[in-house]
Amino acid sequence: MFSARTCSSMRAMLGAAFLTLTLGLLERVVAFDMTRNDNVGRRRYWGQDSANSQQRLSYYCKDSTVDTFPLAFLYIFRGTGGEPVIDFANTCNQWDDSVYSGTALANCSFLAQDIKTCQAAGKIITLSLGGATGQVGFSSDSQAESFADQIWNLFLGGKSSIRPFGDAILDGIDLDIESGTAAHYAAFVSRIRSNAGLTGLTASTYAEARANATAHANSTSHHTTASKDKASKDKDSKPVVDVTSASKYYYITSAPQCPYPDAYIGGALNAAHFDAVYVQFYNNYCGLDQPSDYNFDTWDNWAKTVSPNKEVKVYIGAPGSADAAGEGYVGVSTLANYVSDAQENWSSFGGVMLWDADTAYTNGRFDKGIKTAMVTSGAKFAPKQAHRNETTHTTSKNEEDDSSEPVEKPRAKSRFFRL
Ligand SMILES: *[C@@H]1O[C@H](CO)[C@@H](O)[C@H](O)[C@H]1NC(C)=O
Ligand SMILES: *[C@@H]1O[C@H](CO)[C@@H](O)[C@H](O)[C@H]1NC(C)=O
Ligand SMILES: *[C@@H]1O[C@H](CO)[C@@H](O)[C@H](O)[C@H]1NC(C)=O
Ligand SMILES: *[C@@H]1O[C@H](CO)[C@@H](O)[C@H](O)[C@H]1NC(C)=O
Ligand SMILES: CC(=O)N[C@H]1CO[C@H](CO)[C@@H](O)[C@@H]1O
Repeated sequence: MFSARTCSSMRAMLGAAFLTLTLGLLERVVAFDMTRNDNVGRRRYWGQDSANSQQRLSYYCKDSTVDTFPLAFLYIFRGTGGEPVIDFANTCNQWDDSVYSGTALANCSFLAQDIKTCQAAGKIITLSLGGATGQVGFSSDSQAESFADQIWNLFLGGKSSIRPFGDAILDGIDLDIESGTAAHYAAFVSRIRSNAGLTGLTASTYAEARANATAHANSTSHHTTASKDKASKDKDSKPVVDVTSASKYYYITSAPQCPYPDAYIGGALNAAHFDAVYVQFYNNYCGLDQPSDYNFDTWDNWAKTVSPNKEVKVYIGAPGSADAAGEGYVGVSTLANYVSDAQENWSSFGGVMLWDADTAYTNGRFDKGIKTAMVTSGAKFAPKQAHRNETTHTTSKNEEDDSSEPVEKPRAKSRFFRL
């Protein structure tokens, strides 16, 4: 079914865009601690079929190595009838699928089940806006805010008579802006987060507040003799941050080029809340093939001193195969050195992003190779982690797997190795 849906001209056009996989940190739901520097998860762009063998989304979600899938791309902001246009190459596009009347927006509600299957498996599914051929941009903050409302209603927690992915609710937005004008993206991001009830919240404060709310609800609803002591004690731990208007955490990420600051999204990165940046260390002078100009330190400094979200994570973006980028491809062992270096030196390091899923898969499972390497370097740095002051972890202790077992160590460990 999916392999028959091809459109080679579109694929050629968008294939030059970007699609990634990350060994990173964006873990779904509340078991999420952005304060750690040892999260190793993984993210992979899906949608662009760069090696002509893209499988349906749920196929990739069976693999435990992948944490996040940005669906790539929504590449026209204002198309026919004022609706945006999405194109996931062979799987969902305006030529092979039906479109909503008077628009060029494909109705790909058949993806709803795949998205929900992936989410149920703990994956984060976001929508990536832009790409190398994007027709994108805003002329004012108010236009950016209206567009944010539109995106919120079409794909996230809002409501609309047209929902391209049916009743599936995506987990956030990725901005891969490589064309148009740079202005007003901060207004877009802030509006998405305000619609989500997340203004002022980081992923870890959200998780903590959610855990507090759960604990509070439990302590006020259970009045057995056995739990009385606990209940009265918990009365004091009322939620401080109110998350009742936030049904879940929505992630905002971006994929800037490594030259700092990024020409298109740099302004927004300095002004709005982002959860992670997937820096493209390829096709640039500062790429992985140019060790003397490689500039992760600059991005680490941005994360710590400039980004409004001091918990923002920086990923090493790398090509998944020699064909996936014009320049910048390095083999697994070289990339593994970059990774262990980053784990050792930069607390903002979040993981590795590979462009793209399809090429990484067909390049001898490059993604698995990196996973293995990260487990190895993770083990090398594990003793350091054990020495970290436990007090830094207690604030983000997750009530959901709180129960009665002393889970601090096992959790830290399993998260560390969770690729
Ligand atoms: C979208 O497609 C689904 C599945 O084919 C169909 O049931 C639904 O009515 C369509 N929605 C609209 C608004 O056309
Ligand atoms: C709160 O109650 C729910 C449902 O009864 C339960 O699943 C959850 O584990 C409890 N959480 C805490 C922190 O006690
Ligand atoms: C969670 O509860 C603790 C104890 O009452 C409180 O100190 C903390 O600020 C709360 N955190 C959030 C994010 O609400
Ligand atoms: C660890 O926490 C204790 C208690 O809060 C504090 O006294 C100590 O300075 C901390 N150590 C480090 C290395 O941060
Ligand atoms: C790239 C980088 O800064 N690497 C350094 C990481 O930390 C180790 C230990 O201090 C240094 O030897 C590396 O040069």
